[in-house]
Order: sequence, then C-alpha cells, then structure tokens
Amino acid sequence: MAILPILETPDPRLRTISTPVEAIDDDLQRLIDDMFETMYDAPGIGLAAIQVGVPKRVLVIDLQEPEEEEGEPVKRPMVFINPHILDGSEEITVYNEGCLSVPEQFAEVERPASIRASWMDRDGRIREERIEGLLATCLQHEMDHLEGVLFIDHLSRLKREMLLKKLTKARKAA
Ligand code: GNR
Ligand code: NI
Repeated sequence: MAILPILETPDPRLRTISTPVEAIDDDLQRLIDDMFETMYDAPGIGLAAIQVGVPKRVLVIDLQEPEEEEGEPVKRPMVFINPHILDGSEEITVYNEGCLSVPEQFAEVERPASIRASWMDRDGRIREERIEGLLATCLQHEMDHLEGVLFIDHLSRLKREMLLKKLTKARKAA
C-alpha cells in the first residue's frame, strides 16, 4: 500500500478524459487500495484515479459518516468502476464542495439531488441503484473528474477567478 501524490490544478493531467477499465486484475486492485489509503490520509471523502495521475474510469468514496452519536466513524469503502449516470432528478441540491485537487477552497455547486447510476464494484459485479444525499453529490463530483471536469468549472467565471486567486494567495503564503 502507498500514499500517492495528488495532482492539483492547474496540472493539465486533471483535464484528461479517463478511459474505461478493461480488466479487474491485481494491478487495478492495488491501485484501488492505494487510492483508499491516499484518500483516508488526505483526508477526503472521494478520489478519482486521475487525481493520482492514472487516467482510468475508477473512483473510490467513503463518506465516513458516523453511525452513532459517539465513537469512531465506521469505514464504508465504496468502489465505482466504469460508472454511468442513467438519469438525474429534476430536484437540485446545493452543496458547499471542495476538492483535493483545488486544496482548501470551497464553493456552492448545484447538482441533481438524486441520480440513478450503474457501475462495476471491485468484485466485477454490475450494480444499479438510485443514489441521493451526499453520496449523489460526491459521486457526480468524482464522475466529473473522469471527464476532466473540476467543481470550479460549474461556477460563474467571476466566482471561479476569485477562488483561483485565493488559491494562488494561499500557496504563496505557505
Ligand atoms: O473530500 C472531498 N470532499 C467533498 C466535499 C463536497 C463535495 C465533493 C467532495 S469530494 C472531495 C475529495 C475530492 O476531491 N474528490 O475528487
Ligand atoms: Ni475532487
């Protein structure tokens, strides 16, 4: 297992359109393990392979929502291979999104509140489910990465430029 470096904007590799996974082999299982380790270390709730420089259509999510009022958050690792969005609700939700590739910057993004999605899990089983809540937001954010899209692309030009200016400033201060 390894913690991999996370690409940050404006790295042009983040603009790659990732290609479908052809085989769930040992190399892919190792990549998935490394992606989880990298995501938990960051920490983040999702990670797409392109964020660690691998242009494959695979992403991992763990919302790490506490099951109870107290105690450790329970790990709920989810793997999505070659995911598709079958349809999205008309109802829209707004979430204050962040991205490990746009560090420490946040902005409200509108997306369908629920989606029907299909994907392959890490055992190669095909899954199809309606997904809502934070998982729907996060899955759409991660699937954008597979198309080379970042959450800042959903903002107005003015908001995007303000956010990127803040990012440049924060980097200079660090
Ligand atoms: O850790 C993350 N948090 C987050 C918050 C709101 C919406 C999406 C996300 S995903 C992000 C990790 C990341 O950059 N995944 O690509
Ligand atoms: Ni992201």
